[in-house]
Formats: sequence, C-alpha cells, structure tokens
Amino acid sequence: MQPVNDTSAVKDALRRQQIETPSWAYGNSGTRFKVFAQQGVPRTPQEKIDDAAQVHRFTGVAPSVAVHIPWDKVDDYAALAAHAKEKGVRIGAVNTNVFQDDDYRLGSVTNPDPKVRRKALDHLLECVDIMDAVGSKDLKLWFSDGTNYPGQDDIRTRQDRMDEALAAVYERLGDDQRFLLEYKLFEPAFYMTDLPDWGTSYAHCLKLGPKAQVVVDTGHHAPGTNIEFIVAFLLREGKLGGFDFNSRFYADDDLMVGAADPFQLFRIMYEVVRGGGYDPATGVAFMLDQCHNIEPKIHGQIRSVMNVQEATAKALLVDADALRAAQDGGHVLEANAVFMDAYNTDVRSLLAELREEMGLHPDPVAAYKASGYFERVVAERKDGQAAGWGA
Ligand code: LRH
Ligand code: MN
Ligand code: MN
Repeated sequence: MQPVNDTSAVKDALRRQQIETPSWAYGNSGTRFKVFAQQGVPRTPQEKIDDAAQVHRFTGVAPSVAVHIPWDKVDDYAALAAHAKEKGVRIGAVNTNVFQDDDYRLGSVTNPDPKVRRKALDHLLECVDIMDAVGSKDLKLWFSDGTNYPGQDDIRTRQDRMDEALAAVYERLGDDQRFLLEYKLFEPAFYMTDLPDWGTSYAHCLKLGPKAQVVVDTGHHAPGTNIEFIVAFLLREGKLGGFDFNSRFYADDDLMVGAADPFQLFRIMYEVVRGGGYDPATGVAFMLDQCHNIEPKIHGQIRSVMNVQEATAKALLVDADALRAAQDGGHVLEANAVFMDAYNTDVRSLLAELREEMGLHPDPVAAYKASGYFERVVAERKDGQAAGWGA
C-alpha cells in the first residue's frame, strides 16, 4: 500500500490496525537491581489475559496477547486460548525462553554440550506444540547465546549449531505457522553474540525458507542505527516478520514505544506503509515488548498502543505523490518538508473521531480510569506475579 492522504482512507487503514500486547507487560518487573511490586498485578496467565483484554476494550486495536513460556505455563493451553476468546482477545505469538536456566550458562542451542542443546531444542519444539493447542501462527525465537571472552568458544562452530537447531524447528512448523527470529546487539553476552544483528538473522532465515522471518526489536540496536533502513530492506526482501516495539535511550531499556523517539517511530511506520507492510497479507506483526517497572501497567500499554497508532496515522498522511515528485526532481528540502508536514500533523483529533466511529470512548486512558477496573483488581488480587525477570 502506498501512503494515503485522504482522511477517510487513513481512518479505514487505522481501523484495521492490530497491535499485540505482551503478557509480561502486565506482571511485576524491574531491573537487575530491583523488581518493583505493584498493586493489582495478575497472579496467573489467565489474569494477564484479562488485563490485555482491557487494553483491547478501550483501544479497539489490540486483539491479541503474546505469551512467554514458561512464564505463562499452564496445564491446559487449549483452555487458556478459550479463556482469551471469552475475554474478547486471542493468543498471538508464542515466545520461547532458553535463557533462564543454569544449564544455559554457556548458551542454549549453541552450547558446547549436546545434552544442553537437546534440552533447548526440546523447549522450542514444545512451544510449537503450544502453538498448535492455542491456534498461534507465530513462534518468536530469541537466543541469549554468545560468549564473554575472546577464545571462549568457536564462533563458527556455534553458527553450525545454530543452523542445526533452526532447521529442526523449521521442519516442525505447520503449513500456516512461521518463526520470527530476533537478534540483539549484545547482552547478556558481552564479547560475541550468536545472533547480533538483522543480517545474521536474515541469512539464517533466507537459507531456511518462507516460514522463517526476521523480527525487529526496536531496542536491540547500536545507538544511531538507522532502523527504518533495516525495515525497508527486509520488507523489500519479503523477510520482515514483525516488530517487538519499545523505546531505548541507552541499551535494551524496554521503555514505552514512542516515548524516547517518536520521530524514529514515525520513520519506521512510514517505511512499513511505503513497503506494503501495513497490508495484513504481508503478515507483519506489530507487537509490543515492554515492561512497566515504575508506571502503571495497563495504562502504560494503552498509552503505548496509542503511540503506535499516532505514528501510523502520521505515516499514512505522508503525501506520497508530492514526496515522489520532490524526490524525482532532486528537491531535497521540498521532499523533506513533505515528510515533516506529515510528522508535524496533530493526529489526536482524527484518532478520537475514529474511536467514536468504532463505538469507543475518544480518550482510552480516561475511559479506562473511569471504568473502575484498576480499583477492582487491586481489591481482588494480592501478591501479583513477577513478569519473569528476577522472579
Ligand atoms: C530479549 C527480548 C526477547 C525476550 C523478551 C522478554 O531482550 O527482547 O524478545 O523474549 O525480551
Ligand atoms: Mn524482544
Ligand atoms: Mn529485548
């Protein structure tokens, strides 16, 4: 889809938007130094889904929730999916976790010990079983694997082990399932990371085929990286599987999307629209991957969904014809002005109107606050669960 600038077409496009919230955003979280307990926090995976359903209820564009295994481990996954349905949402991506076990000290699928590699692979395959049970189409793979010291392990052999594991997972996927391969510059490994950048993820995905796609976590790059270039390139190659949205100031800060650099989010969303990634048929998943350590969680998720909506609205408002004419004519400043005009447009009233047309309150935060949901869960829930970090 090319960017559109007639308001009703922009609204139609925004009405169709789907932003996935992460179950771990609703649990207690913190830093390496302290996990802060908040009031009214979910005690079970079911209650995390209940909270996610509130975000959808007030925004109308967050119909799915990502789960993280084992943080959301339950005995009966089909029942969890039924619970989600009952609450008006569905389970989205299944996130794997091969980074919180003593066995993974030297890595998971790239570990020198074949027994540990097997254990990690078994977990990944079990997550595909869970996808089958909940009807999920996306498996998200992030590996903390890497080394801390030069010479600690053989870089090339570790790539062979990565290849082997990814091929086994790929093989296990159903026809309508795919995996989204995440990369991260550094942390927790500090010398060498086995999947450090989009190029490495892309190369692995390309070798495997169409069911392997790259996921761009906006917090996982070096400062100054042109993330929108990565988005444009991956979309052009048909390899952009989706986003883990969040904000960073320094490293993998996991702050609310659009908080640190709303202009960057606009530039990313422009490339999504420009490259056809906004068309549901392309299958680009718009997921949040955030924690709310010091701020209220459901409110934080609503705010984040709205930030993505605002950036998307502005991206859709870019006058594609005027931009192309200025670009083709080599009119540098005119082209930049077309771009900035869209970015500088205040889209809040357009979004408020859209919500009213969708039968929603124009101000999702105000409506959520007035609903009494937070007070109710504070009264009902004692000793909420940690999201997974430092639990
Ligand atoms: C790793 C990461 C990955 C995990 C999530 C909780 O930094 O971005 O996506 O699954 O955080
Ligand atoms: Mn992520
Ligand atoms: Mn991250």
